[in-house]
Amino acid sequence: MKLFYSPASPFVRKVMACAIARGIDDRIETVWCDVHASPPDLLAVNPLGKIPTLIGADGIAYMDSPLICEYLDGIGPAPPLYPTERGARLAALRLHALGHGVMEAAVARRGESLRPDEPARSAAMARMRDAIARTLDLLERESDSLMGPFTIGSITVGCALGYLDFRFGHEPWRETHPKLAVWFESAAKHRAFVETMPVAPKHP
Ligand SMILES: N[C@@H](CCC(=O)N[C@@H](CS)C(=O)NCC(=O)O)C(=O)O
Repeated sequence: MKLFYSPASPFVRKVMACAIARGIDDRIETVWCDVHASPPDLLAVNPLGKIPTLIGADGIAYMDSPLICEYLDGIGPAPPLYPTERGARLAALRLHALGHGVMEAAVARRGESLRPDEPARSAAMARMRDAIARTLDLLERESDSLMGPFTIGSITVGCALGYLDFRFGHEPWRETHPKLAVWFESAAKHRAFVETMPVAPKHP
């Protein structure tokens, strides 16, 4: 399998963390790409021009991290990260939606922060910041749902928190979310997180 990636993307990190958690990361060749340069080899397989994009073992290009993670979950003998029992599955997918939403808001906020300052930009950035803060509050209240073996939900929340540390490290969240902080400190020791720490690319 071949993964188009950037080491700064939290969506890519989620995919690689899932692959590591399931013990299939050695089957994935990573190809660094700068999406902002619209690389032809990426556009040839994913017209959206986004990463992560995975060429699966079946030769099909899978795009969008939820789809890629679900595809990877069907490979290899490890326990699934997407639970099969309905209640557990919905709980994991709900956590995933929350973590994924934090990633989307944080990536968008980071993008806005690189644009020239103007009132509309400040308002948009404030809305994203507030959405992230409210979601962390909810995750703090529901931190019990993160406990236990990794699921697609807990891995995504971990990657979202890691991205906040990476891009917004000057905005501390641990003091106000102590249960989330304790969970993250423990989860971050897993190889799935240790080996996928974000790295700033050469472009902004
Ligand atoms: N919903 C997508 C989001 C992926 C995404 O936005 N990736 C960013 C990098 S972090 C990207 O490729 N941006 C390039 C662009 O939007 O043109 C996923 O979950 O994979």
